[in-house]
Amino acid sequence: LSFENDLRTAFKLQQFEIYYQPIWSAENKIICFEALIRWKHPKRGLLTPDAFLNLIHDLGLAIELDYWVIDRAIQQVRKWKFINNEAAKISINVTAETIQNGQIVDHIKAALQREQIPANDVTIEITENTAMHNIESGKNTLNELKKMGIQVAIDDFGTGYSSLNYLRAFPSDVIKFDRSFVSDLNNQDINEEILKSLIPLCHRLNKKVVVEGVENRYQFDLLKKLSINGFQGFYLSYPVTVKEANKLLLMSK
Ligand code: G
Ligand code: G
Ligand code: MN
Ligand code: NA
Repeated sequence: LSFENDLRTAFKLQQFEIYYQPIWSAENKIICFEALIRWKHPKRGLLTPDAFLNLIHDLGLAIELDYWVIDRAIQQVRKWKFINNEAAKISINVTAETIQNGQIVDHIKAALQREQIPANDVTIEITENTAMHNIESGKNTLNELKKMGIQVAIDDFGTGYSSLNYLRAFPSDVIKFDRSFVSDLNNQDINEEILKSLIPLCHRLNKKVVVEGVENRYQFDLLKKLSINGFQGFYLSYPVTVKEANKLLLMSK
């Protein structure tokens, strides 16, 4: 119960912080950052979302948190423009509730206007699972975002039970293959064959491909041969603070 109270006051006490994990091109340039929420708990230290996102939902704070991240992350993009304009782009995770609540479109519009950031610099990530449970309401919102010029990414792709259906039924610009495809590359050739088949399919459907969970050189070298647009994972960079992200942006110029 005290954890619950802590979470209720976390906004007011400014205990949330966004970490940023780069997404890299095959040429080792940063093409974008993914915003990842962390909670600096006064006693428990830095908490990752699996420790508190469920409770955030139960407390009815999910939309508030997503809006907070959207505002902060878009503000950060404006600052990054001065360091490395080319790489100053952001990918933001949002939950089902936020997609169902139609106001996300106006909320992002306002943030972009305030910071004078083109819509094209922003990607909204929804998990395949979220997409599945919100086909109708989700489709409308995503189409509106796309009309504005926002990119839509399907996160954790390949984990649902009818993944191929989303390629067809769901408006998206980017497919982020789930890290399970990458983690088993070493010992299961089947993942390589699946990637080799699905990546050209994504390109034929005009979608960019990102792989996540790249954890070692072996995986990165293998994946670089597969026409992948973006690479993400601990081998390339952990999620980092703004200060460290600034350094990476300078180095990546
Ligand atoms: O940062 P980490 O890899 O621990 O994230 C775990 C999960 O939490 C991921 O599935 C990610 O999509 C989700 N997540 C991270 N940051 C945010 C956020 O700002 N908003 C929402 N809704 N989910 C997030
Ligand atoms: O589901 P989503 O892609 O939004 O999840 C992002 C989460 O994945 C973050 O919490 C981040 O810490 C984690 N992550 C990022 N890169 C790697 C990686 O190479 N390996 C593993 N195991 N997790 C990663
Ligand atoms: Mn994500
Ligand atoms: Na993912």
